[in-house]
Amino acid sequence: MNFTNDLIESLIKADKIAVLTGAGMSAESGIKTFRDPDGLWAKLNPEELASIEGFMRNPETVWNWYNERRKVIAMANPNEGHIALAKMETLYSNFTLITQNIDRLHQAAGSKNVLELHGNIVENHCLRCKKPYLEDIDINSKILPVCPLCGGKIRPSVVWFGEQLPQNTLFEAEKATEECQVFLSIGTSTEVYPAAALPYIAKNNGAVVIEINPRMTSFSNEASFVLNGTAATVLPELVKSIAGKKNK
Ligand code: BV8
Ligand code: ZN
Repeated sequence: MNFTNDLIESLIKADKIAVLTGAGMSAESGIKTFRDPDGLWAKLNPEELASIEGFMRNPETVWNWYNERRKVIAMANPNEGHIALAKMETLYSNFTLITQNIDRLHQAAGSKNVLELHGNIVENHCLRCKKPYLEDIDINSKILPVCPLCGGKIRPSVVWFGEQLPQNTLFEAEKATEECQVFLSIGTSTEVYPAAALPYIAKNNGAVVIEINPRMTSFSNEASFVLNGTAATVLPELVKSIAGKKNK
């Protein structure tokens, strides 16, 4: 993929970079996205699954949906896009990776400064007393674990619809977005708020906003540059184009 000179120039000149990733970032690691035609929610209703009401109505169904996703994630590896972002982070003194994903593939690829807006699928806690649940999870069991301290239902430590995002994480993400000179929005349909507000905040604060997505999104017309391609193909080429010219 050819990148325009002004896109490359903006990345070389920048000191502060912020990146937002969504489910499309992990698509080439074999993890389905949410809203693509073959996505996780094509057959299911998100409010039924990724919401507190859905969990209260059908705790076993929701717990087993997460266990199914845990099985897929356990076999997934970071793709070339995750690896490229980890390399990109080493080129800048101020690089913030904000993710909506819960699969921890950015950390597995070596990214250090990662802000998980929607929690992660590894950790669990008690619905009632909120204490972390540290026992191992049997992802093949259909039985919903209960809290050894209070008997409450155990839930994944992800942020569900209608739930607040971790406030300090969101604050850090918004601060990095407001301060960056270049913002990359990668593999997200830009539909879920408040994460979806970040590219607009970056743009309104004068940043160059680069969208990387094989499809157009509701943000595409606002982006400074739209790179119509996948994370695992575009990012390695983008990082290669700046690595020789960029030092901290
Ligand atoms: C909250 C859980 C308030 C974990 C998820 C305005 C402000 C605030 C809230 C709202 C608001 N308007 C509406 C709301 C409510 C709601 C919301 O945004 N609803 C939407 C649907 C309209 N927001 C909330 O409820 C949030 N909570 O704000 O609470 C509050 C305040 C005070 C007190 C109490 C409450 C919570 C939102 C978090 C929900 N949890 N996940 C899990 O199970 O995963 S959201 C879910 O969607 C995932 O986290 C996912 O990451 C996220 C966003 O989806 P995407 O990542 O973008 O994935 P998607 O499939 O949509 O798109 C994939 C993209 O990748 C596509 O564009 C595709 O083209 C592209 N792609 C495909 N292949 C590739 C690719 N790109 C690159 N390479 C490829 N190979
Ligand atoms: Zn408890």
